[in-house]
Amino acid sequence: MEDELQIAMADLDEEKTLLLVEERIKAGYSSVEIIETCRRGVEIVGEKYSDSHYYLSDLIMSEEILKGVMRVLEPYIPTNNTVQGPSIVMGTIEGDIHDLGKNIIIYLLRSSGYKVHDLGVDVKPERFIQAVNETNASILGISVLISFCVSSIKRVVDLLDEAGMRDKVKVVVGGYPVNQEVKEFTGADFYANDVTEALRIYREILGVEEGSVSEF
Ligand code: B12
Repeated sequence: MEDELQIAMADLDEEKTLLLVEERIKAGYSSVEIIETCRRGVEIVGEKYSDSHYYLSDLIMSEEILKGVMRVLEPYIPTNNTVQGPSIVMGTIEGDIHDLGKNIIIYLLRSSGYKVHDLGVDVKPERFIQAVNETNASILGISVLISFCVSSIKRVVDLLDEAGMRDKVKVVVGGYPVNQEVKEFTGADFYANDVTEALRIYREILGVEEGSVSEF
């Protein structure tokens, strides 16, 4: 079902999007619900770009609006200042500079007290291995939005195997083009292409009960 906020986001109507976000916060919607609705709106922006109805400048505009949404939401996201759990490494794979989704997940995890090492964007497979080693991370999250970059994720998993580190770290892949097929091709343990599923996976790996990471 089409949603007013999703449509405002897809139409790149910044004023209306931010107004609706404020309204939903007041109405008691969770940050996760609001982010997910906006993500679906941005997905439509991507489809319109593919159909040549939108231009690159429109993709940039959607980035600006989504950042604005996050600025409005941040004060309402509960924070837990007690550092807990194992180290998590995250980054966007080589060749890909998309980072909005990755940054949202990192923000939510850090707000719950998890230690996340953000490697940024366009991260080479070797750098992921080095970071897992340096931080002794037990979860490696890799974001990908450009389909042809998926093969570099397989390279990360292969390198982990070669280094004898595969059993020590759970690999989670996330992003728009990710699905069961991508999970199987890359050899990752989990995949998520929305915020709800991403948090469910982290809760499962971390063994977190409802009421902790789930309280977003
Ligand atoms: C905004 C945007 C941009 C912005 C990015 C800004 C930024 N700082 O990230 C800009 C304008 C820079 C951009 C550039 C380009 N883009 Co662009 N972009 C988008 C757009 C519209 C939205 C992406 C987004 O931010 N979504 C919102 C976030 C919240 O959602 P998300 O990323 O999916 O993340 C969520 C989940 O997937 C998940 N998640 C994400 N990462 C991770 C990681 C882990 C570990 C986990 C567990 C979960 C997880 O949780 C997040 C929260 O819900 C998409 C369309 C789409 N359908 O995604 C196209 C899209 C990804 N872009 C596309 C393209 C082609 C490009 C360009 C090549 C365009 C060009 N000609 O230059 C360049 C890429 C350059 C490069 N080398 O990377 C294509 C990719 C096609 C493909 N499948 O290969 C898309 C799909 C548009 C389209 N339909 O054609 N883009």
